[in-house]
Amino acid sequence: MGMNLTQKLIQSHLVSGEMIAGKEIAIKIDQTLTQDSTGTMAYLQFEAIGIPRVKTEKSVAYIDHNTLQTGFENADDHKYIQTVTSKHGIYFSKPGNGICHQVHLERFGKPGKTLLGSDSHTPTGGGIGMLAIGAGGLDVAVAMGGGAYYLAMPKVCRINLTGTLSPWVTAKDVILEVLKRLSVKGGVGKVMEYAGEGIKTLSVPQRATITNMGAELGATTSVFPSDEVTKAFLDAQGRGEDWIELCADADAVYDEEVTIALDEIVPLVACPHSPDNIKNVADIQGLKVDQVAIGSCTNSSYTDMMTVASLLKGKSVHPDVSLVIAPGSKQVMNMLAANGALADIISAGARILECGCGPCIGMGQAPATNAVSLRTVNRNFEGRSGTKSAQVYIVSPETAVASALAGVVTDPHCLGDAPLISMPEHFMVNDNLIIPPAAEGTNVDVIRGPNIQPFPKNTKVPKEIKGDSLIKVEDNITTDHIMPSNAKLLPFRSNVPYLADYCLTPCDPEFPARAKKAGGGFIIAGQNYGQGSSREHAALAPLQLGVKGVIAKSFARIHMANLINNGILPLVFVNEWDYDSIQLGDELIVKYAADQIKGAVKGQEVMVTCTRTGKDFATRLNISDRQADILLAGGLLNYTKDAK
Ligand code: MIC
Ligand code: SF4
Repeated sequence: MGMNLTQKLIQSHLVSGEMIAGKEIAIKIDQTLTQDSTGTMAYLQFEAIGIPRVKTEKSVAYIDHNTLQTGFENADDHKYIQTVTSKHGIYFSKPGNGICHQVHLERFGKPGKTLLGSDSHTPTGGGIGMLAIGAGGLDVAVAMGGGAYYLAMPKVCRINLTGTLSPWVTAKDVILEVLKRLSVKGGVGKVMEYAGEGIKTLSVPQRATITNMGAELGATTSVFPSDEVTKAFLDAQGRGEDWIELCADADAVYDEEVTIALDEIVPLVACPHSPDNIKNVADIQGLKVDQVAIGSCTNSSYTDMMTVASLLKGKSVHPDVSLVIAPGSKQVMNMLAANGALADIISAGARILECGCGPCIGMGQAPATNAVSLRTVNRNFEGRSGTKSAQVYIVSPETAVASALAGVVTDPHCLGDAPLISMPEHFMVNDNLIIPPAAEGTNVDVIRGPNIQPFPKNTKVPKEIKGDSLIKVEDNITTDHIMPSNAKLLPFRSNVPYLADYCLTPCDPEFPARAKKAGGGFIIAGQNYGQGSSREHAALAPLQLGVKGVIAKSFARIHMANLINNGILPLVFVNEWDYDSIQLGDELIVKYAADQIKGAVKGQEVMVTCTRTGKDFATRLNISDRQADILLAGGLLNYTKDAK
């Protein structure tokens, strides 16, 4: 029986475990990436592990999120990251060089390699046939030190693309169609493997848009084969030697299959406040628009920006619309400047932002009160833009421009003939913002500003785990709820004690104070708790507040791993009605904690006692042997140190 591409990629990196869906496997990691908002913590953790030089083939640290420097904090963190990476053998991509996923695709990604990144959109690399996975900073730190990455062997879902896209329909619409069909939970525990005749018609940037937003499906990752299209892209980047051919065997078997006819897709939009709240653009046509933001790691490639420039050429942005554009990388910006397209964008009245995440993570350009903001980003969770009342709609660059010109939501078909933008034969290559590490790390002094505070560490599991039910939240709580990020808070990513005071405040402003007063306790949650970002701070801030466990109906993958890595129990209700019966302030106890954690590995239920009702209710801990040991040790750092 043949193998699918995912199985081939996993098998060639398998360190331990069997490739049986759901079972824990460990894979060797070839490359890592970090960005600044998760990177400071990842490097503090790497230092705590105590390995002098990274053991990966290539590790790169990007500065792309915290580029607004409204105080010393971000600049201090950049200095810390630049020096610590130089010391330990990691490449440093300076602020201004672009968004980690875009730059990594352009300059470092290689088909057939594994990439672990401390950012949930790391699967962008799947656009060139990498097995690219997002994880918490600590997992990335361990991988940099040569440790394997542990994950549950995913199921593989074949997404069979047929036909070709119609004019004005884009890769963004393809992934929005997938989200419409499968929802933000549809990819949990799966790799989305793209196949079929239709893929041949998609360029690497288009493929990368699709794999990038596989994160919004909750998927472990998404991947395209590495073919002639991939080769042409790498050749154009002057990296033809990095190409290898990779595809599934003709008789490969998949766990699931979804067929999508590209010609049947129409321009789509994800309405507030979830990436799977999909409508046709035509259905909301005419809605007045206040802001349009084009960019983010999903849609900021050279071809995206050239399309935008050609649609804006000779026209003017509507008087009531603020159009902001952030090209994804210095390479993209440089090429737009050199060929005159940037002038077309500027003439039309767009506001040009530096190459970085910017508005996508609320780093500036927060919309006005109740504003309608059309964005080419991948997430539209409530409040993420920096304005709680803003209504963020996710669209393609084409729909974004059509609407910015008209002042109302507009299907791009209204613009007449679609422009034909082809891939360049040669990208402009100038890596002067990528700083190689020092040859000898021993001489490098690591500079630490006052913003860098010690991070909380858990302790060995006690005899019984006891605490109050501190908050009760509904389904699909995102890490943007748990640890909000915006221009005011992102600068404190290396200062967990400060951040903890904002933990879960979008759900309940009193939560941090209540948790502190109670001396910690439990979070009670619905389905898909912790979806979205890979930010470990969504586990570290609760840890700082004394949270000992989260009892939820289900968890998102990366967040659950982050909880375990920090020694917080991710318990799943066996009977969902128990969620209803728990009240705020109930005292909950996990008795014989160590024994129950060990028993959970064998499939035994973990019983939680509620002292108010005097009754026990059943939960499950879906963990491996190794994860049980991590929980018993009080987190991955203790576990890794104990093992040394
Ligand atoms: C995001 O898109 O939410 C982020 C900001 O890139 C995060 C990382 C972070 O929280 O720092 C992600 O996607 O992992
Ligand atoms: Fe940056 Fe937005 Fe991409 Fe996250 S999703 S890496 S914030 S551009």
